[in-house]
Amino acid sequence: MQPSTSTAAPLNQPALQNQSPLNQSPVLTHDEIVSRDPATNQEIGRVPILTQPEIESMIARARAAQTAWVAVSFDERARIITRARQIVLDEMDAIATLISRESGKPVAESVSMEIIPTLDLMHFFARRTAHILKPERIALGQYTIAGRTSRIIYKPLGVIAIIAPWNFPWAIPLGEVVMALMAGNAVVLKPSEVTSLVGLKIKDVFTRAGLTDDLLHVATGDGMTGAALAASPLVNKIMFTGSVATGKRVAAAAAQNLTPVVLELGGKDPMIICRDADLPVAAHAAVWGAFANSGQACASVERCYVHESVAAEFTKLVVEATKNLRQHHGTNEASDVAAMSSERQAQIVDAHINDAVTRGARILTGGKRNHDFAASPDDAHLDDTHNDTHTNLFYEPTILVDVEDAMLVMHEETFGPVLPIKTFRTEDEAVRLANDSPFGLTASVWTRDLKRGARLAAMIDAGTVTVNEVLYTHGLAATPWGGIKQSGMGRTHGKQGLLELVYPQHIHTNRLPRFADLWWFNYTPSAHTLFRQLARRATNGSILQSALAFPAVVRRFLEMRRRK
Ligand code: TXE
Repeated sequence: MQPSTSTAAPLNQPALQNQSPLNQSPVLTHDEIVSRDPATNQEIGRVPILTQPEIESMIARARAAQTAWVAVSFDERARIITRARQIVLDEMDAIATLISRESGKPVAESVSMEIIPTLDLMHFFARRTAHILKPERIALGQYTIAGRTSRIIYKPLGVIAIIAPWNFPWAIPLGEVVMALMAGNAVVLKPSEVTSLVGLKIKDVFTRAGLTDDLLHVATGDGMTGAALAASPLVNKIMFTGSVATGKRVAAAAAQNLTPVVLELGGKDPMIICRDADLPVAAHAAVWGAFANSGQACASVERCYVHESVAAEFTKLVVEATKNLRQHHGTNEASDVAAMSSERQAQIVDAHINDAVTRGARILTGGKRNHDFAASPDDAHLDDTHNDTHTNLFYEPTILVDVEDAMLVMHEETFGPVLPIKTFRTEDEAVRLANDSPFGLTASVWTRDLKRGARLAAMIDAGTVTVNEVLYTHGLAATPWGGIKQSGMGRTHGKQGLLELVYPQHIHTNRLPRFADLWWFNYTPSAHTLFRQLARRATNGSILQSALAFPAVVRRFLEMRRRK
C-alpha cells in the first residue's frame, strides 16, 4: 500500500479522530498507521487500517481454511508450533528489539516477560493439547445398567477473533494464537494500533513455520477495525484484552450475534505485606511488581497495604530500591525502566498523581517525567507531516504515601509507574481493603507463615492470588489467567483457557437399540405406576431402592413388547 502524505482526509474517516498529539505513538492517518518508537518518536513502519470488507474477507478465508485444519492431527499441528518456536528462538534478539522499539519497554523485559513465556507456552500446548482435549467418559450411574454410555469430545469453535492490547504486544496475542490453533481453530488477530508491527511479526513467524496462510490473519487497524471484527456474525468467539470500557463495547457488539467472549480487562491489584514478611524480598517484589513495563501491566501492583508495625522499614527499602532503578531507552540493555507506551497513558499517570497530591498524599520519589529525556523542539525525529509533537514519555517510578481510599490512584486503574503505600492494623482490615475494588484480577500476600498466606489468599476476591510472589503468573502456561468483577470474564492459559477455545460435544449412545424406552408413549396405568416408583426410588442414587422398582419395570417392559 502507498504511504499517505495527505492530511486532508474525508470527514467520514473515523481514524482521523485519533490524530492528536495525545496519540503520539502511533500516528493514524486516514488509511494507515505510522508506528513510532515512543522513546524517540522515530517512525519504525507503516501498516494499513483495514476496513470492514477486508475484515469480512479475512474471516471467510479463515473459515474455509479451518475446515481442513480440523482434520489435521494434534501431532502435525504441534510440529508447526514447534517450528515457529524454533524461529522465535533463532530470532530472539531481533524480535526483542522490535518489541522494545514499538512499545518502549526495556529489552530485558521483552525477553523475560514476552519471549520466554511464549516459548514455554508453545512447548506446553504443543505437547499437552491432545491430552487435555482427549475424549472423556461420563459415569451415568443406573443408566449404565440400562446400556447407556456418554462421552464428551472437544471440537474447535471455528474462527477465533483475538483483539489484543499494546502492553504485552507479543505474549498476549501469541499465546492465544497458539492455543486457538492447537485446538483446531483459525484466527483473525487484531493487534493494538500502538503495536501493529509486533502483530505482523507473529504472522511472519507462523508463515515461515509452514502454517497455511489463511489460518492466521493479522488485521491491522484501529478501534474501528476491532469493532468490525467484534460485530461480525461469522466469528465464533472473541478473545479480548484491553480496557473495561472497550471490553463492554465488544461484549455489547458480540451480544448482537450471541458470539461468546472472553474479556481480560483491567486491574487494581493489591499487595498485602504482613508483619512477618521478609521485608527486603517483599520490597524488591513491590518495586518490580509496580514498575516492570512502567507499570503498564494489568497485574501490576497498584495498591500496597503494609502492616503498620513494619511500614516504616518496608517503605524505606522500597524507596531505596526505586531510586536505584536505571531509566534509559528500552533498547539499552542497562535499562530497568524505560518509556511509557503513549502520551495518553502518561497523562493518566499525571492526573492520578496530581489528584493524590492535591488531596494530601506525599511523593517520596518520582512524581514527574524524567528531565534527562526532555524532548527538544529541534528533535530530529519530529514529524511535521502529522502535526505530531514529541513529548517525554519517560516517567519516573513514583512512590506515594499518606494516601486515602478516595484518591483516584487508590481505586482507578493507573496503568503506570506509581506505587501508593497505605498501612493496615489487622488482617481483616487488609482483606477488606484488598476486596474494596471494582476489579478482581490478581492480588498478593507476603508472609513467612504459609498457612496464614493460604488463609488470607482464600479470603481475597480475585482470579489469581499469589503468596510470596507477584505479577508473573501470566507467564505460566499451565495456570488459568483471568479475573472477576470488572476485570473480566473467562480464562486464557492452562486447561481452563484451552477449554474456552473448543466446545464440548456430548455423544450419548444406547447400546441396546432393539428396545424402546419405558418412558415413551403410550402413558398407560402401568406407565404411571412405574414413573411414580422411579420418582420415589430411583432418583436418590440407591441401587437397593431402585431394585424395589424392578417389578414395575418388568410389567411396563412386557406391556411395551406386546404393543410392538
Ligand atoms: O485500550 P483499548 P487502550 C487499560 C489501561 C489503559 C486503558 C486504555 O487502563 O489506560 O485500558 O487503553 C481495540 N471494538 N488497558 O485505549 O481501547 C484496540 O484497537 C473492538 C488494560 O489502548 O481497550 C486494541 O486493539 N476493538 C489492558 C484493543 O481494543 C476495539 C491492556 C485494546 O484497546 C474497539 C491495555 C472497539 N470498539 C489497556 N476500540 C490489560 N488488561 O492488560 C478499540 N479496540
